Amino acid sequence: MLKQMLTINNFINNEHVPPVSGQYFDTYEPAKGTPHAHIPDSTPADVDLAFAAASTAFQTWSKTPRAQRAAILYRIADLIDARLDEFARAESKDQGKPVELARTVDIPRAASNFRFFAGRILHGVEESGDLAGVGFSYVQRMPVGVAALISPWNLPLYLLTWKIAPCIACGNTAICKPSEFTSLTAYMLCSVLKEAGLPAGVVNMVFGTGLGAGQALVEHPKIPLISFTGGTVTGAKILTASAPLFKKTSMELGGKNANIVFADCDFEQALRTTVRSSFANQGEICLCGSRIFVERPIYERFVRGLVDEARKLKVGDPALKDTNLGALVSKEHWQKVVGYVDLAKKEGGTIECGGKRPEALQPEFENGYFLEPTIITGLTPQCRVMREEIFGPVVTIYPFDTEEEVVGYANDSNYGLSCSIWTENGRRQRRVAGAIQAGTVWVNTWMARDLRMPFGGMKQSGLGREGGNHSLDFYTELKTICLAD
Ligand code: TXE
Repeated sequence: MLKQMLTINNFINNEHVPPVSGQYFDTYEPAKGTPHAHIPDSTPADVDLAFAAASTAFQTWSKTPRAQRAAILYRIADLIDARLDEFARAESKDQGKPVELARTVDIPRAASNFRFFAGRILHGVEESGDLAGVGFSYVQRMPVGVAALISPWNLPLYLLTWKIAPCIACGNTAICKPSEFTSLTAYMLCSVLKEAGLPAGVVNMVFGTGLGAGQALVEHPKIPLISFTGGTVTGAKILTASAPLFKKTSMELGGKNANIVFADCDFEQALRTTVRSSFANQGEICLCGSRIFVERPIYERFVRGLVDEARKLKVGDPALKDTNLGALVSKEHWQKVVGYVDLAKKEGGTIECGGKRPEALQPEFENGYFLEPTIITGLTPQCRVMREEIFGPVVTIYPFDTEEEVVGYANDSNYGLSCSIWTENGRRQRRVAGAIQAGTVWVNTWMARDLRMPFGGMKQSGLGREGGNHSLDFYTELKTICLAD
């Protein structure tokens, strides 16, 4: 008997409601290539319903004492922790990532996002001071209003909650538009928000496509705030559409990050971490180090070592605990990534390993969007494969001889999101990290996220920073009040 597919509905005023149009589309399970849920194909009419709920809720939520807001955010975090395995299985099924990655990274980080900002709003102090001869000035930090939170498909719950938590902690209300490829954990979050006692209308979810629901949010004249994570091309469209309305926008976009390995590095640690920074989440992390530069004395050894380690990675059923790589998020994305492997061959590259579907997949996964971890050598930094974001399990390796040369390669990019540097030389660590044009630089590590610090990209990797007080500055308006004596 055919299993009844889940039908996801929008979440407005703490209730699930069907799209006004009654139209749905299917979302697919990447590992099997089969539909697993119906998603609302929301339109501006649904965004209007969500806005009515969010703007009404804003009147009260924006005046709710911070300690009460924090208590609800802490409860949300606890409820996510309590449903860790359920959320992890759902994220893995919906996005294609290994369940173990969802269980150890994605879902715990979603809970941390709420916990972090709950604490952050409890101890804020604002600027103030005497204005000689006049009186006294002080700063009032005010909520902004209804925020549009638009999130991508690579780390669905992790990145959506990175927006929701500070947004509502600061007293705003939100309309969320998760990616149409991965709506499941956002849908599950709705019941957590309600159970935690979040008042109706504070967080609303409108599911659907970028052009259907996303664009309506961006163009809505009474939504003053947009936080977006996604591709650079889409980011440019959103900025173009929102500029005439002078909306506050925070854009976390694509990356093509350098991973610089000097000959004096801790070789085993650099190699082990490079396997993760190259292929974790099937390479579908904007922070992955897809351009690997290795100092010539250890270049051959490093290439061989990384190829050997890549070949040991288990590609397959994301529901199995020992799977290292699951499936890419969609058929179209798989075709895009494989297209870059074909391009690499045309550009003169050598495919050292991978570049194709795994052979021995179980029959139920034969239509899944799997791709073996792929390592390419022999290209030059001017090649498209070394300049364009691929967003899959595909890395290039290139030798260098001097510090100046490799910093030049790393910075010769339209992107500037992150960079890893491997060297045991302290002065070189500071010199090279200081010269890199990227929003985050890791030295002898990767993906160590410090929620207190600014996070975001330079150049076409984004606009603005979120994290710590930078999130509070984005999700509030500052007003200076001057009182005469
Ligand atoms: O992202 P999109 P996609 C990169 C990666 C990927 C490329 C495109 O290279 O191949 O971006 O991925 C919504 N107005 N990253 O297509 O299109 C859309 O529905 C308003 C890097 O998934 O940017 C989704 O919810 N909203 C990135 C969200 O925007 C619109 C992570 C992201 O979709 C819209 C993901 C519009 N006109 C992809 N068009 C990272 N930095 O981590 C789309 N959307």
